[in-house]
Amino acid sequence: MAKDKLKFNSRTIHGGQEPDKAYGSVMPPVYLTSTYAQSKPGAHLGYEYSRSHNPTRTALEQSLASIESGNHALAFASGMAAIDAVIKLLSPGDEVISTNDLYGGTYRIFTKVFAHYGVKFHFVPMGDIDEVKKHINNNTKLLWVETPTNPLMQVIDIKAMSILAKENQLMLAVDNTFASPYLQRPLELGADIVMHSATKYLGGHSDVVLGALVVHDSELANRLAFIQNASGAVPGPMDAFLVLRGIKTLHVRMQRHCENGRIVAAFLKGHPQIQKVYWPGFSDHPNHEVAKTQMDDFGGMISFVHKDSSLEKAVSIVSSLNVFTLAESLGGVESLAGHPASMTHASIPKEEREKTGVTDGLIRLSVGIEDSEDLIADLAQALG
Ligand code: P1T
Repeated sequence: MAKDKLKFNSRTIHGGQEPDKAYGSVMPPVYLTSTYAQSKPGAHLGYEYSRSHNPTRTALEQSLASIESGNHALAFASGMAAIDAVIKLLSPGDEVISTNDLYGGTYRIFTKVFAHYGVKFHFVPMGDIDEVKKHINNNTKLLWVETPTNPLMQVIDIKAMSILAKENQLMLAVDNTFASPYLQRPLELGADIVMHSATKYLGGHSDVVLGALVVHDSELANRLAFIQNASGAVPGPMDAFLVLRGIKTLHVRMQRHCENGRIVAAFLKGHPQIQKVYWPGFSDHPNHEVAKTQMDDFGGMISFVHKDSSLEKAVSIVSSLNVFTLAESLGGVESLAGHPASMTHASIPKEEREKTGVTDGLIRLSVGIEDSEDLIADLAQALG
């Protein structure tokens, strides 16, 4: 059976992969080389220089394309480098409509880097499609959707956005970092570009920083590959290998992240000291119906606010956790806790982040794959 016809879990292991041609090694070798011998100028075995291509990176890119149901994938040195490449498709005067709740680093590169090159960004609550429509004009080129959003877990209807994008000849890019392709595959729902911080669930072990783009369209892939090579923000072969190894267990890890996420979300919701819990699996989550339709489960990312919503209380809770580690990032096997206002979203001005709900009292959890009893006990003692 062709490997791209396999079901999802099998594709995480076999998608786009063949035993190495030289010696049949089952895992691709880590090709630690910057360059490749040529017998005469231009005569080579498919590789010239490792900024342009590297066989270990190719193996990862083929795996990424397979699990995201795309035709082409490109790996970058970080998630931010992947986002950078997408925005470099645009020209001065072009406009982007983005989710209003999104990773602080994405907000930063949009407003502090690309705004200076004449690209205009609108941050819009995309749960309301009319709000998005209001911002479309002749200069609009791209819809940037993060779903679920970081850190408030809004779920945006990718199919509805793709219909809107097609009606208006816009590109639709989806940051699929929080869901991972185990939970949702945006290209199947009509997106043009899927973006990942593979640093998170794809790598899965908090040991590598890497980014990815996956697309269907060959012309778009060529434009992005040109930017990838011209700008040069590519991952090294060891990092490509680590993410490829991570992907092979994505499905089993995600299954446990979802199980533990469900248990932790329910515990927090039932806790007398908790004011609000953000998790798309709750039937009263404002986007639960969309989440049920476009996601296969609800994931392990949860945010919450204590009844004492002060900065001091949030800091005291995250500082007294023992099994959860207080750290930036998410998606690894170990549980992490974060304080978005002072950590991952500190680059968003206070008035802007508070408008969307990223308040000083908000705490974000990346629920790992430990025994859930230990996670609950840790949260119980930290909440007091
Ligand atoms: O860190 P990097 O691999 O460059 O990816 C950036 C990025 C892009 N998109 C989303 C949704 C993200 O969450 C991130 C990185 N986020 C964190 C480090 C964090 O703790 O939220």
